[in-house]
Amino acid sequence: MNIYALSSGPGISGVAVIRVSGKNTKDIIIELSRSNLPTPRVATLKKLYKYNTDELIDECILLWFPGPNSYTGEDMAEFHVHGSRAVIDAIQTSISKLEDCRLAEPGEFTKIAFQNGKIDLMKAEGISDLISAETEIQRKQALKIMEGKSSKIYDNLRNILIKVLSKIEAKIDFPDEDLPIEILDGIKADTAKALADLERLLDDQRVGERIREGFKISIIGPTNVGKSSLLNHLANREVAIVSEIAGTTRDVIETHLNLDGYPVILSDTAGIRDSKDEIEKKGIKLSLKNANDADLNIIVLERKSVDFQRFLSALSQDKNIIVVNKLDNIDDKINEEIRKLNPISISVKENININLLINEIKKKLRNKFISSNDIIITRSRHRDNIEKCIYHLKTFQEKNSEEEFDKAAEDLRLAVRHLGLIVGKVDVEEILGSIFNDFCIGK
Ligand SMILES: Nc1nc2c(ncn2[C@@H]2O[C@H](COP(=O)(O)OP(=O)(O)O)[C@@H](O)[C@H]2O)c(=O)[nH]1
Ligand SMILES: [Mg+2]
Repeated sequence: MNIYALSSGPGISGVAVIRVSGKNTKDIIIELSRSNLPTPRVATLKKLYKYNTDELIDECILLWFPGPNSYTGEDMAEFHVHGSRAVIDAIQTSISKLEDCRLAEPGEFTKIAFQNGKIDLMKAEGISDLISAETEIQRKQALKIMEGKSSKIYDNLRNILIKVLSKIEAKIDFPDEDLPIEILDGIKADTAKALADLERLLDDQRVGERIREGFKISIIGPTNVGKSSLLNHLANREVAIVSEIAGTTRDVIETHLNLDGYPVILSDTAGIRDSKDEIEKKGIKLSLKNANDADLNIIVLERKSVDFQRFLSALSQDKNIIVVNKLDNIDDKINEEIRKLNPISISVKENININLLINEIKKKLRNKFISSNDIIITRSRHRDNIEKCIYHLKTFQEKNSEEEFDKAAEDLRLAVRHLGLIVGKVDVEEILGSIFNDFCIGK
């Protein structure tokens, strides 16, 4: 089967790229261009014609990549055409009429690349992350994964365990031979080291996953202090309703932001006050839960705020940024208790000191997360497999006597299998779908 798809984004563009992969790529090029194959990997100007007619569709730059030196490993071509709906449709319709050609599924080019051994599973995920990266740190993280930094670590650990396994299997094959004590000690030391390395990888505060999904920041505080105004200001649009009526925000309102390169999920919450209103009370409960789940809280107060200590003490103290809004309201005298908290004074209305707040947010995220050891785990899929690997290694360690070698070997095989699943070095059909379905068509 041959596949084709628009690989550049949808919509009108100067240039659009249509990709083709499969063993009939040569015939597709010849049929559409009515001329010979161009030199491999050399951009060549060609005319493209409608299927079975002499009607010209467009002129294009054609790239011909004979397999296996192509992205998918199969024969491939790229048609760089003018990016209008009509041109793209006409070319895709013509290709679709050729034998054994169909539109690619999402991520199918990358899936074929993986199946042909051009890339491992982590690289495929890195490519997917790079395509959807919205901020600088997401781009950097995706690139690191794409370059194989994490794969190498998993591969090394897996190779160590495979070596241990081979020694144990040798013992199983020759039950009458005793394993020399050095080998037994080696087995113990190698597994203990692998186990420690894996546990260290897990101790990462889930930074990699947070970078992929966004750091959670909750805006919390009494009613009417300007929480919704702050959210709208940071989001640069009207996400939440702002009003002088206290108790306007009741649900948690979330918005995704690129905060100077940091991916953030910012949520606005119901103002904390003693309320008799059942719906508002539920909202306040949600506010506190949201703040407790968040990576960071922006506590918004105003100078005259009182009675805030009660909810403040319900929140963990190490992830709070205290802000006093309405700096422009100079009539209000600042409450002494607030001053002691060393707040950042801002005015959302007059756009004063918002940059100080953004810097403080970045500093907190950097200190708390980014400086932690190298980020290796970026998806819960990796974490789950590491946890399972650790579990089997521990069960393996518990089996000490030689009679249990058979069972111990099975524990080790399972541990190796889970590391293999991360990079894709086992029978992975079952996990392929879940990864490649996240891709866009044409990748
Ligand atoms: N003077 C002044 N008023 C503000 C400022 N920020 C927000 N407000 C006003 O305070 C009121 C409450 O704002 P809102 O964002 O709905 O507060 P929330 O209840 O905490 O979400 C609205 O009338 C806003 O216009 C500010 O920096 N200065
Ligand atoms: Mg509000």
